Amino acid sequence: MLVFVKRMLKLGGVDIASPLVKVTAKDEIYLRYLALAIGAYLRREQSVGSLKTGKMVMNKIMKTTIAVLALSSTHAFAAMISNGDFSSCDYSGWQKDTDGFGDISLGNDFAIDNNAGNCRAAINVDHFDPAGDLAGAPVDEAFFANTLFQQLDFSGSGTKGFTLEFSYAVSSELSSQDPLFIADYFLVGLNDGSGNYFNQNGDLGFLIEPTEIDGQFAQTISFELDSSFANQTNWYLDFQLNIGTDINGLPDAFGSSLFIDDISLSEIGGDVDVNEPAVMFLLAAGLLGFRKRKIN
Ligand SMILES: [Ca+2]
Ligand SMILES: [Ca+2]
Repeated sequence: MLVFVKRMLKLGGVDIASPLVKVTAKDEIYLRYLALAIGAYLRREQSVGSLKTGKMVMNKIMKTTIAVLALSSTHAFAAMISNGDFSSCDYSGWQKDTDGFGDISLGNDFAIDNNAGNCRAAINVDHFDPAGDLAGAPVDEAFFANTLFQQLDFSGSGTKGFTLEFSYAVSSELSSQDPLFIADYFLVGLNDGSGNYFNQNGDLGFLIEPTEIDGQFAQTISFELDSSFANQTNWYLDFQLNIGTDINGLPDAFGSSLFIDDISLSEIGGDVDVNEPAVMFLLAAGLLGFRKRKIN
């Protein structure tokens, strides 16, 4: 792999050491084309004195595109979700967000729970040291929410739905037995890319409605996604953990965790195999959107 491609993948948060990541010659060409377009955009932005905006836009486009690339890179392994079982014991293939600011946390917001080599995502909020002390040292950095998400590959025949399956577990340091308890909560939904949540039928809603975390709970759950999702490109699967607050907007400063594992997506009755042209279309579509924005 060329140094250039490695740098791009790193920028996109892709673990290039992962055996799941393979870059083809075609990918390389598209990345180079993308870099040229970004360079042109940056030069234009510099000329009107908003390099920062240019960088932000570049970052966003890069992350989206690289996420698509990372997704495409796993097709050889016949998976429509990248690193859905966290077998890499890191967040390759996934994107993280804290309070809407992106992947900024240096705290324990996104940890990996490693049980004798079987890894799963561990999303955390509202932990303090000591526990329950808002004036103590924050262990997690989120003020509102941590979201783990991945762009979904809905490549399919166009007539069949999809099966989405995952396992999750939640836990909270306090429960409704404790007088100081304020429940944190979680949700799972299909995000249309602009922050709106939808359910498995493609209606506004959630796969799992915002649900209070009261002690421990675990479940493996399966959804049949409507065939109208087939070949749509801008959908994300979001797992979000939110901090519950009292009427003054203060949390109980006792932590909650959301554990995720074994996420899979497959076309119902179809091959799990995904074709390369669809990926190329995604990359090209990303560039088109970018070019359009540049003209505006
Ligand atoms: Ca696992
Ligand atoms: Ca709490």
